[in-house]
Amino acid sequence: TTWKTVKTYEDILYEKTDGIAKVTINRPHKRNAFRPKTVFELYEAFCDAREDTSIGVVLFTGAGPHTDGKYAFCSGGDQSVRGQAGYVDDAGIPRLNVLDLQRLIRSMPKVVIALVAGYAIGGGHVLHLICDLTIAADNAIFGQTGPKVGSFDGGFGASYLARIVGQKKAREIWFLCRQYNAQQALEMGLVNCIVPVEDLEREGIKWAQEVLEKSPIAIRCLKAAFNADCDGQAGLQELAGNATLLYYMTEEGAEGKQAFLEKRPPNFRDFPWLP
Ligand code: 2NE
Repeated sequence: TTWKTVKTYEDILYEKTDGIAKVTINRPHKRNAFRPKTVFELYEAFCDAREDTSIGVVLFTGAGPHTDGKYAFCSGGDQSVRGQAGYVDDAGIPRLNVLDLQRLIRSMPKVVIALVAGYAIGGGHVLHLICDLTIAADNAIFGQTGPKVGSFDGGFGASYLARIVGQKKAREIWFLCRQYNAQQALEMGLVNCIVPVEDLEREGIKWAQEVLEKSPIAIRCLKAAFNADCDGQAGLQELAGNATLLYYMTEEGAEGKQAFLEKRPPNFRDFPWLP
């Protein structure tokens, strides 16, 4: 696979190849912890992937191994820039902008696959959690740390985790802050499969190519449908947005617009009231 760099960033790598975008957190010296800048860059890259009609799948991963030989997907918020009210950016403004990124990844009508080698910890664990699929390397380690380091994610980090692994297990993960290996994660339904670390990207591309053979509209409606079950009115908005998109693509929908533009009454008489 030949990856083409889309744009050069400070904290991330953003590349594309046929139908696939790859977003890589590139701070291996910090186990790929994110600071506000990292998140703004990630947000921009994911927005670009969302807008690009040739892209159907995004692979989301972490750069590594670090010089000490250790891998990380992401170790959460960068604790060294954590101030009194969030993670402090260059202008001194405290932020929790990773929550915006979570919503974007979740709602974008493309399939986002997390490729996890090494640590997916804290807010980094939540980032893999909210991806559509997760492929784990055999060295992957999962866990939340919030109650240990004075933080918590009571949003998707709690409720969506419980949807995936069940209430008891989710409470265990948050209340005890243990680390879990790839096999344990697979048994909990937290990841889709485990591969040797050297095969991680290859496997991600294979899954992406299988998705890319499928119908884009079917996939986008299914993603919105899965979200609608958990996301309340925001989830229904996404699902309904797809219904509106499909309606605009019909002659019936177009007649309403056409009539308005032609300043005449709409004629819906020829369209059937299907059973
Ligand atoms: C990830 C983990 C378990 C790895 O342990 P180990 O022993 O392999 O590495 P080490 O030595 O801890 O880390 C290597 C270097 O990366 C830095 C460390 O400080 C260290 O730097 P040096 O001493 O070499 O200079 N590093 C690692 N994680 C960092 C981080 N998150 N922020 C800043 N520097 C970090 C181990 O490193 C670990 O437990 N890391 C912290 C995990 C954590 O608690 N993350 C924050 C959770 S809260 C959060 O993410 C959050 C939220 O709860 C709600 C909303 C938004 C975010």
